[in-house]
Amino acid sequence: MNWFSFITATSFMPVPATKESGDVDNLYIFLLVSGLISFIILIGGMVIFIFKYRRKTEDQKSAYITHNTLAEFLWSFIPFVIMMVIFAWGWDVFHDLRRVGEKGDVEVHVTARQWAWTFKYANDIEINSPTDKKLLDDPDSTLLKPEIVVVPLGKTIRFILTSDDVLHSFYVPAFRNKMDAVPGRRTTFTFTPIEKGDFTVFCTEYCGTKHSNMMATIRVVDGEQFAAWQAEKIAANAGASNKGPAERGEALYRGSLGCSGCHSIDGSRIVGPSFKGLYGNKRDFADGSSVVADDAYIKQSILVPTAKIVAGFPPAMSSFQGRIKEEEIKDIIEFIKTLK
Ligand code: HEC
Ligand SMILES: [Cu+2]
Repeated sequence: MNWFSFITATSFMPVPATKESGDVDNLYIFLLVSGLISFIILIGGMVIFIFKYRRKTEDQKSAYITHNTLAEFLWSFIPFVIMMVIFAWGWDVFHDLRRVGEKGDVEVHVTARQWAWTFKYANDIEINSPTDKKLLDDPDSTLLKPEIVVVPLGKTIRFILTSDDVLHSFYVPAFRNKMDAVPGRRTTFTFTPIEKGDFTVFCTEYCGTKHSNMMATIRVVDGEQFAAWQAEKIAANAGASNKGPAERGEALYRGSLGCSGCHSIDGSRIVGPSFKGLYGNKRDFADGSSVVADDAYIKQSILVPTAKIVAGFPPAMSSFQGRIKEEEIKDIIEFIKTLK
């Protein structure tokens, strides 16, 4: 419950969309109001004293006051009580936001990487946030449209976060909660949605050039719609095995391996060279040598990226050895072949 919903409803604050977010708002408003009152007493008193007790004549002397026990006690004790209230209240609210051990009704493994989020549900449902908004907005693009993370209303949702590369931070303003995604560690983000709608996820740990692209959308729907969405995803997964190699390759390119974060398919430069026109064309390397891009070259680029560094690019790609299967490399090559 939010006591001051009129403030959030009419202000710059997004709607508090989870059970926990109203508590955060109440504490925040208490801080704001108590801060404002202290400000008025302190600065107002100072201004009044400046005028009231200013030196009016050249030879005026001020009274000599050493101390005043009552005043000193009050200006120490009242702030102390306010601070302790903030401490206890903050502890209580923060404790709710950091329910580490609690199991969720829905558990989702979230992996952050430069510069996208992957959400893995049970039943092999995988959602990838868009990495290149420009491409996704292009109506002629063959890419899948941005996928949305769907969760049911009123249930406890637990996101288990980790990172594939650097530090990222998972932040949903409407949920009033934020949690770091740390490589090699699991952190949790637990919430209970109470409002239907679409809510934006931001990365709030500066993580490289496309940091500001690291967004995703969480859609809160009722239980029935959630079940229908899950069934649809499971059916789509079952159908995916009938896809051709190039289509599978495109899904891999778009998916959790993160190729699309660094390689475009429209000729533009991101971190690495575009895949457009790669296959069958001559590549020049930093050491002056060159080669015509064929299957073997692309495979080597994926498994041992440092073997040949494309001229004009940093050696920023890490090896996918052990993270990608032989058939998956073949599918990616088939996909790259289609990008003339
Ligand atoms: C962190 C950014 C990054 C990611 C992620 C990444 N790459 Fe790269 N890639 C690069 C950079 C930078 C180069 C150029 C330097 C070099 O040759 O190593 C490159 C080069 C390549 C080349 C050679 C390109 C050419 O023009 O000759 C291929 C092929 C390639 N990457 C494939 C992939 C595939 C497939 C994936 C996903 C499985 C991937 N990369 C993921 C950064 C990345
Ligand atoms: Cu990030």
